[in-house]
Amino acid sequence: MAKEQYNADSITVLEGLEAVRKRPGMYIGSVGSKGLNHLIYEIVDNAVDEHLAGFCTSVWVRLEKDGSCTVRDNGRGIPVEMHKKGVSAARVVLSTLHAGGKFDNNAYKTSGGLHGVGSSVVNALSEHMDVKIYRDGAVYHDAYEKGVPVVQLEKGLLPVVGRTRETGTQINFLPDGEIFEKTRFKADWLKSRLHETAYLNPQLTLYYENRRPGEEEKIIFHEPDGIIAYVKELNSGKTPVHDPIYFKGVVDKVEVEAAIQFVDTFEENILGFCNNIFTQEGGTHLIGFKTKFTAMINSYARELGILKEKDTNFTGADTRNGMTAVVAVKHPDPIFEGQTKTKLASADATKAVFTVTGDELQMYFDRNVEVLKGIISCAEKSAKIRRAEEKAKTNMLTKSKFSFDSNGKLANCESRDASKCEIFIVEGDSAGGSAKTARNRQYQAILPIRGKILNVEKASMDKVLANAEIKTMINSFGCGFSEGYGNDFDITKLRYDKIILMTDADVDGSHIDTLLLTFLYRFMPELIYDGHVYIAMPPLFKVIPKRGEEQYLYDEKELERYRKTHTGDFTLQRYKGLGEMDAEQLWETTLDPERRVLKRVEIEDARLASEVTEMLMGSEVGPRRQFIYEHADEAEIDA
Ligand code: TTJ
Repeated sequence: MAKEQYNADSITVLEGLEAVRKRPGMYIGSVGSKGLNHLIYEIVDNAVDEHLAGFCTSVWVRLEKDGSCTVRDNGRGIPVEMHKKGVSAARVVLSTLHAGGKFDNNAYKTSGGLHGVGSSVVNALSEHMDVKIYRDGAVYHDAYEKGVPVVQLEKGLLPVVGRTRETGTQINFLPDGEIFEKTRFKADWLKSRLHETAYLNPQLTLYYENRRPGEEEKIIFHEPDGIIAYVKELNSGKTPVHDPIYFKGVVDKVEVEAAIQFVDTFEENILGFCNNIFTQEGGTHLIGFKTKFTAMINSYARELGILKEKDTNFTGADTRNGMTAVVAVKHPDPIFEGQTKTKLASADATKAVFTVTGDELQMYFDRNVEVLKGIISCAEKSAKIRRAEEKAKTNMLTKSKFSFDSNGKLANCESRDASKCEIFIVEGDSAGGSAKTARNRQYQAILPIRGKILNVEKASMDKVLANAEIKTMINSFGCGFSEGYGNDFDITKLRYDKIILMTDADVDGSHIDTLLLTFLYRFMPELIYDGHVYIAMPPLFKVIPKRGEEQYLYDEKELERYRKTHTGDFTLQRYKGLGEMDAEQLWETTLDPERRVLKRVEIEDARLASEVTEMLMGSEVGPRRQFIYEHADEAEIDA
């Protein structure tokens, strides 16, 4: 169809919420699981706004049996009085984009950016949304379907459906299956987010309840010690070098709060937040923090005679070796940048964090020299290992004992147009062999890997780089990696648009996925941020009916639906592994871009995978035993 010429008449002015339904990704990032959970976060953020304004102490979040979610707060209740538009203010807030902020003037807005703006976006993307407002002794009711109001106003005002002594707002909403690929909220992600919100808001209590069949549970998230408790939780199972350091301050209306605790393992884990948003891509606040911290440690190390005149300074990475920290700022009007709008760009945040960190840490270190010495010794250990690794890497590269030219078992594709190419990381030589036969040689590369790749979470750098599978992957992707030595990673050199993990749909396969995701998360996280990493979804079943076409089914839900919708007998074949499919079947079910099913990996998946790896493969026994105990009933014991 010829490209439509847009002109004054033909441009349809997308009224309010229609715009949200047409381009949901612009408002909630994606229509995948992350975007779906974001609906809850948008609503909860409004309650947090009400808390920050000083009127709300509790939030209840409930996953209902019917798949909907109910959120309630005990704030003032969305204003219901007549708005100049001639309808209740609540209806304006709930059904007009960016209408929230005008109704209240509390200094800091949470991630929605404006009080109440999230509700209208959720409204537009929900099959139904039901609202109860408890205010002025009355219970007011409003309701919508796909953003369209379905409650008759009485002279422009919401109907009163009851009397109450309470105040607050309750919203129940069911995401619209026409918008979202999946409409099942991820409970783990939600719990993690609610807990994080509790740490960042010590006076707020969040009540979580899951009423979904078989998942019933209730948890109360309340962290009166705030980010000090957060840092302790992040360090659970590790040996701390000192009690958490905590400070806060404000510079030109930018509030700064930080908690720091070093442990005796060689990792750096610094989480940044701005107005309760987790700044996954970092930003100016963390630049201010890291710059000041590194300068202070070097200056103190020289003052204490630990660094001699001739010694070079500790690097930033040295001084943060073993550091766990939460740096949370509240900014009246933050600027966010980055791929997922989670990089703080406000320049005044650098200055604020730099100043507060300097002033507060100087006071602390001057009073706690032993802690300071403990932290400096972490830097010293890191510097020693860094210098040794640099020497080892130089040796390896000069002796060319270690080179990135070995492609191992890569069956590369012919095209060099990275935007069209894809590489399958296939479990096992037999599936690898079928995949090499089945693939489209022009654009599809196959890299078979044997068994379990090295657990990169705990292995030291030289072991990781010596591992054949890892070396082949780094070399095949072509974009280098970032870790330890600093950032050799260059995504512009990536040879493939898609990196597709193709493993058996069993415990071993998912373990390999977890290890591969841990490797990518640790050494090439940008590949995940930029959406290059996928998991192939081979079929679990093939049904061969007595009459009709044979069909591939990809999960238990599809099999259940098939059983319900197909009369007559059929043979059911369950695929135990990729190796059971011949090349043609592998092509039509898992490789063919026209017919295959791919799951794009979100950074959350990788982060959780890395945590699972740390727990299962890490050096600490406690968390592993706990994890196995909690998940034992999920293990599929081979019959
Ligand atoms: C938050 O989660 C519980 C269900 O309702 C969601 C919500 O939007 N709550 C809310 C909004 N509480 N208070 C407001 C609000 C208060 C004022 C004064 C002004 C505006 C626009 C919203």
